[in-house]
Amino acid sequence: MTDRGVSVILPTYNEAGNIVALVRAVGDAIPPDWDYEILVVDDNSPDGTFAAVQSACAGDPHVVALLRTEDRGFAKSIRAGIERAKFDRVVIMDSDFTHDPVEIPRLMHIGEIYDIVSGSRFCAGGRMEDVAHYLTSMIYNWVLRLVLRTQVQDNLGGFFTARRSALLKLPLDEIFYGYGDYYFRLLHYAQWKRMTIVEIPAAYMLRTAGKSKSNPLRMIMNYSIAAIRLRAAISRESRD
Ligand SMILES: Nc1nc2c(ncn2[C@@H]2O[C@H](COP(=O)(O)OP(=O)(O)OP(=O)(O)O)[C@@H](O)[C@H]2O)c(=O)[nH]1
Ligand SMILES: [Mg+2]
Repeated sequence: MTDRGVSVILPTYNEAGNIVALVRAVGDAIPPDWDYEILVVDDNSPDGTFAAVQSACAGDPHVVALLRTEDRGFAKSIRAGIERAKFDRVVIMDSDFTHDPVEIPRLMHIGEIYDIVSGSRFCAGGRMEDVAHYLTSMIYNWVLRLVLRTQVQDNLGGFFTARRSALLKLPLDEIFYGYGDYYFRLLHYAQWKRMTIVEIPAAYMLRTAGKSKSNPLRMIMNYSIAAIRLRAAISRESRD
């Protein structure tokens, strides 16, 4: 038995084609000397994602499926997973195989030293199979770096590890709403609370099954509004 444990949080919406294989791949990737739980946080997906996990993983003590029917949304599901996690080490990742479970041990290893370890597409060695998405994200990250005056290269990645106890000290209501924009808010407030952040290279893969939920134009619009709001909050903080 080990005293080290990790909770891997998988937010899902219509991932019935991915989730069971992903849960298995995550389980296989956890270092053998670590205890773990896999928390699938499903927002009542119409495609039966929750039921698929329930039936495939019934009796597996490592897998917990949470069904959310109210106040749904990507960022809020991640918050629910963090709040519900039983271990202090948490790993957050997408559930469509874009974030590759084989990277988890590396994140956890560096997590012994840094408060937040972010799997980044834009540091040396990072990449993304979807070239159009890679280029759009790269350009958009340049804009974010200018607006937010941050040195973080990948502000939209969302594949990371941290200590739950440290995350819960952040202003959660200011961070966990919306979509991928929650991630640059999280990184900002973490720095504001003097948490240390490091980016390590990660390869973001193509989604293996199912469809993307994101609409690129709407995302750019919403993220831009979110970035301007965060910039205004940063200016207020530095005046106070
Ligand atoms: N719980 C929950 N999960 C969501 C919601 N929307 C998306 N997700 C999950 O969040 C992750 C990212 O969503 P994707 O649709 O892959 O969006 P994306 O990664 O921004 O876009 P692509 O790169 O095109 O896949 C996936 O694991 C989704 O299943 C939601 O409203 N609630
Ligand atoms: Mg995706």
